[in-house]
Amino acid sequence: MRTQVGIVGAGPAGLTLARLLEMQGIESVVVETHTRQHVEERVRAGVLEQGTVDLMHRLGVADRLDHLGLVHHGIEIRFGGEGHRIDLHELTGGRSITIYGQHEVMKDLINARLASSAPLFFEVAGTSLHDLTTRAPRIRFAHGGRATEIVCDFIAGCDGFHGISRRAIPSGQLTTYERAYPYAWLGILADVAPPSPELIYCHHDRGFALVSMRSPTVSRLYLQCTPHEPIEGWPDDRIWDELDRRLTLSGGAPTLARGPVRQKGITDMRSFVVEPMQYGRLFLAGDAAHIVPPTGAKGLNLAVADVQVLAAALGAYYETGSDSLLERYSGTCLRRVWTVQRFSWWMTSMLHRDPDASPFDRRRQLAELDYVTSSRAAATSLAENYVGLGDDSRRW
Ligand code: FAS
Ligand code: PHB
Repeated sequence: MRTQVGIVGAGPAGLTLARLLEMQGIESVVVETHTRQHVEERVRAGVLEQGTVDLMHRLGVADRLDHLGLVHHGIEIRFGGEGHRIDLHELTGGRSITIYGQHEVMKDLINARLASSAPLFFEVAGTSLHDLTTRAPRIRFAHGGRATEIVCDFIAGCDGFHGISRRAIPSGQLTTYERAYPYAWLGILADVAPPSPELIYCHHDRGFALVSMRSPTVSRLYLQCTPHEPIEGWPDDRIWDELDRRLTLSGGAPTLARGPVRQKGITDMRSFVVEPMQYGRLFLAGDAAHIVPPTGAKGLNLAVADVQVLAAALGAYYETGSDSLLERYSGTCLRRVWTVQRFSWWMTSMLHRDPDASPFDRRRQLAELDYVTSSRAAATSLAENYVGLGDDSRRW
């Protein structure tokens, strides 16, 4: 088989890239390890930046988003038992966020891909990449028990943190930057109305808690826990009790309505970047190249930003024969990547209880929260990063 762009991974990066290329008349083939059902049911990100929403409209995959997405103009920062609303919409000149689960985004992108009849192989096995520094890099895999090879002009490694693309690059070619956090997130999906119309990011002496949602009847709630804890140690009642302790306002009674927990899991937290994000004719995008702690709600949005840069560079190559944008792909992406890494680290460090923090650091953290919620300049900085810094070229 031969194609112009081979795409490894049918997550947000891979399928958004495929759609962007299709809109330019560029052929691609997408190969994915898991089943369609697994990809469409995996509960992960929940917040779409304004830019991601705008892109989904441009790609013609926003019908369900328009119907089901929840547009939010603000978030609440809660600490010391008091809530403080950050008016994202007012502070950013009218930008907002949309709550729309990643699994819903995947359904929309998969439906569009299948409707185009362009190749999308689920349940592939043994993916490997070859001849990356030649003009004909190859993807090999098994599908339906048959060994298959795709000869490509270019390969996009969109296979996430645990994929094979980054590992296909000789280690001496890459520099890795990494930070582990001394805490993790326990997340639940519960069939109960969210306790708040907007997201609540809560700092507490017992640990961080986050109120999010997926619909008016489905809550998505998180609490800080210890890394690598077995989920079995967190029966539903313990989770609800702990969320109540952390989220209750001063002088108030616990407000969380409880409901059936449909899904629960623990996600470790890390900051990770690999440089450069390309090798020969292999281009890494999304979690294959970088990971952010989810506090800033950036992972999916950053993946989508990468592939917009890659799609534009590939479009220029096929239109003009120039590979100058392709040569600058990594540098162009990394400026946004590091800006988002900073914000995600800052939100995480400001809101979580670090078990190793000194008494000075705990008081400094409270002063930071007080400043962010009382200074317009500080709140504006949070707001413009949270809704997404847009495509203003002066910033990137
Ligand atoms: P993805 O990991 O989404 O997709 C990669 C795809 O490649 C997968 O479908 C995988 O099956 C496939 N693949 C892997 N190896 C392959 C191979 N060898 N061959 C073929 N296919 C292969 N972000 C947020 O913003 N907010 C959140 O709350 C949040 N929660 C998260 C919870 C969890 C458990 C995880 C793991 C991530 C979470 N993230 C969150 C981050 C997440 O949303 C990612 O940033 C986003 O999925 C990145 O998209 P991709 O880069 O496409 O990678
Ligand atoms: C979610 O709804 O899953 C979510 C919301 C905000 C975050 C992280 C996750 O910062």
